[in-house]
Amino acid sequence: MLYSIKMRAENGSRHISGAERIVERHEMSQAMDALTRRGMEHPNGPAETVTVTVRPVTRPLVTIQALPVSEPRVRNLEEARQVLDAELCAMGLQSGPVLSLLYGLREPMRGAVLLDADSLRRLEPDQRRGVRATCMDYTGNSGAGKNHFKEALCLSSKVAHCPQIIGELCISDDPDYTTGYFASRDRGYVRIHHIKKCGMHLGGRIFLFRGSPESVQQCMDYLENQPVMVCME
Ligand code: WAQ
Ligand code: MG
Repeated sequence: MLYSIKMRAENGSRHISGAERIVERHEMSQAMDALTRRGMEHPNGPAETVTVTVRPVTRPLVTIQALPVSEPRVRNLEEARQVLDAELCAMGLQSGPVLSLLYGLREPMRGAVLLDADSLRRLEPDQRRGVRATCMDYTGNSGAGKNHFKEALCLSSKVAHCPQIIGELCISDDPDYTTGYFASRDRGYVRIHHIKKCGMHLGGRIFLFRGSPESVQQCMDYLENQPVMVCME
């Protein structure tokens, strides 16, 4: 039997940090301990409440390989935007409006924008919350501390595996973390340094959707509920 463990740390209504694991019964107490510590010791300051939720995993776990990683040479924000622009144009998408949306998000979101890649309509039912990709873990995860890169590779691998998602863009909301990425099944995980100015607390994610209107629900259900283990070896 597998368990999904989710942690979120908050100050009042302000979200501070969150993390999750998928573990076997005998790993549960250690994983809960590590996640609780992580919630309490966030660099953004101490949390008022840390909530840890444990649920049995009832759907069959899907195991997938992590996306291959590439790292183009990028020396500044302008070059980072050129890389993003080239990736979007290579997919035949309108790069301008997509990048304006990514860089123009003014309110911190918990989840991602679910964007119809062709009509550029936003599909997420709650635009303030966005769509969340959850219920995933990766091999070799110790649960201690935040590993931006591995957690992002895990999430993007799960997301890229969704048939209706043709690409993803990501900028961290951690002020000092200026590396982001573009990811897709075809191109893998393209790590992009200097994707934002240091000190900016706004980040964001866009999941690029292509599919029938009926498959939106299916896609969100996969992103939120399908348990996925990502192999990183
Ligand atoms: N599902 C969907 N969107 C999410 C999720 C999620 N589980 N978690 C965060 N987001 C959205 C949300 O809008 C955040 O504001 C934004 O993504 C950034 O989240 O190779 O740290 O957790 O070194 O700040 C990239 C690593 C790190 C690059 C990304 O994202 C590398 C990061 P953060
Ligand atoms: Mg963050």
